[in-house]
Amino acid sequence: MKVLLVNPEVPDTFWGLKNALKFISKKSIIPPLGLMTVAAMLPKEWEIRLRDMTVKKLRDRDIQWADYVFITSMQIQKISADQVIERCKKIGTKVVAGGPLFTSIPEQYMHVDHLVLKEAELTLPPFIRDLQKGCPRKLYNTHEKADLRQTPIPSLNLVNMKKYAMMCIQYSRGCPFNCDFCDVTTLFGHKIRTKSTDQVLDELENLYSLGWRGEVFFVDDNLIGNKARLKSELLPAVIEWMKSRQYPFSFNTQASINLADDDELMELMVQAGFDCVFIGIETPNEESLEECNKIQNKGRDLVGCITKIQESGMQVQGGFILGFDSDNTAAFDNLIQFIQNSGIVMAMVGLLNAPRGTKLYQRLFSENRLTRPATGDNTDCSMNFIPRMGFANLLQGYQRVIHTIYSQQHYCERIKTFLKNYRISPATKIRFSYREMQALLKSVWYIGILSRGRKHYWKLVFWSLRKRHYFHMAVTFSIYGYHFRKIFEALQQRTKKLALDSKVHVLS
Ligand code: B12
Ligand code: SF4
Repeated sequence: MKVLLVNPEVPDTFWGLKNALKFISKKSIIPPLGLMTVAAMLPKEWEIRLRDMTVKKLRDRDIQWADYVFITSMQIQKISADQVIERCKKIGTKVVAGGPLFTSIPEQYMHVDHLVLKEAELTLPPFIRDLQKGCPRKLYNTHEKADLRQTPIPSLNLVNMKKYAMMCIQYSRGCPFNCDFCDVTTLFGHKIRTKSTDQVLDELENLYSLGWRGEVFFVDDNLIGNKARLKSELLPAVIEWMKSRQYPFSFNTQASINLADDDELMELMVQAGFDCVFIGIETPNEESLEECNKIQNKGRDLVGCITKIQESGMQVQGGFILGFDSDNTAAFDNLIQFIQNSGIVMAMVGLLNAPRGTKLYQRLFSENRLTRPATGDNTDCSMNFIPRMGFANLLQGYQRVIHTIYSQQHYCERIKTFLKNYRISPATKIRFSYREMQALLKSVWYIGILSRGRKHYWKLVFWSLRKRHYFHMAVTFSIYGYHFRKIFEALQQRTKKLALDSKVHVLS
């Protein structure tokens, strides 16, 4: 059996970081962990190849080579995924589809040969059994949740690691919270399911022995979902492992804001090599937090919590949302102020969307406010429902927020605020490799010479010379800033069109 695993193309997005990757000559941010995990579950005697279209084009002869194409996709990859399915149909290669897109809208993919939905740990083995018996069904689904202790080590050998900016690993799935707009709990549940500590160490060892050095992303939805196990089992073991190998990796992850309540946990994470954490802050507006049931963020000094995490030795990246029913016209300035004060350099501000299967979707459906299918990209100025303040007003305010916080001046101010708060861990390695030197030179050319607002870049660079890690981080952040500005500039044109569309929406 010959199987080709395909990860479709992704349009330019906030987290795709495409415009930043060219500074370090990388093609893509991260390899497709879902597909590499699926690959490890296939029979050993099968011949397997992986084509990640974010790195390399998919050729017809790749498809012709295969007996089956196994395709994954997020909502945002839908256009490319649909094209791949169409090409396979024409060529006559059978398709097996799985992953978030097909799991959330299977009814739109009944023309695909086999839909193997939800977690492959549960649905793939019966499909393979049936395939080997010669009677595979159209649909494999389940109401159960997988036991991650059965998940194999992902087949990293199928990708060219050099093409990616970071590697990935997953310890847990699920989140104990219940934010009404979030489909993570719809997809993975509230109960935190974890791999064993030995599994994680084996995966780290695998990455290490394959020669990877640098960033590794723990892709957990909320790494601190089970704090007790993290503190007593995983982190002490990772600390030992990292120490014994002279700290080959730095880790980043996602967590909820209650991380700031636990000094011991933050200390252990930093010792283990975590230097960055993404947190869903969403909004400084208490009524909006109440509205979306983000209880863990309510009644807090949010800026104080963020500063505490930064002081512990981790950068905080933040997710923010505009478009809650409780947002009023003051929401835009309040958000700008909040982001500037927090020193969150990488702030992803998006418009609220209601993914299928969420509580928010149900509410908006019952209020007859849903409009079109969500695009799956929360920063492309699209919405799938009619916002209370009116789409045109919201869009105008949203644009003002992103253009302010990503202006060179505001962006550089935030970098300084962050660096003043940040306490770098002694274990953090500041790398000045050939690639980094190349990135520095390109940043001088593209940002320091060709960009508007370049004087802020130079002011920041000179200011950062006082400390080695300041300089390194200031240049890195400037490169990310370049990407974000490019993304939002490209959107500006599109939003003009959307503003016109919205008039049609409101009228209809
Ligand atoms: C890591 C991650 C990223 C990474 C890497 C993405 C990538 N290319 O792998 C980065 C940071 C780049 C990223 C970016 C984005 N992401 Co993201 N990301 C994740 C995250 C946290 C983990 C994904 C992961 O690796 N999981 C671990 C693997 C093992 O699980 P898995 O991929 O789900 O695979 C399992 C099953 O789905 C299934 N399966 C998967 N594929 C296949 C294929 C076959 C054939 C079969 C049989 C089974 C199968 O089996 C696997 C094992 O159980 C998820 C949340 C989540 N928990 O899934 C969001 C998530 C996938 N991201 C999401 C979004 C919206 C985005 C962005 C659009 C955000 C933005 N506005 O920029 C961008 C777009 C992508 C891009 N490149 O620009 C959404 C997608 C929603 C959807 N329904 O499509 C998710 C679900 C989070 C959420 N709820 O909002 N993301
Ligand atoms: S804390 Fe994050 S992952 Fe958990 S439910 Fe809320 S938004 Fe989703």
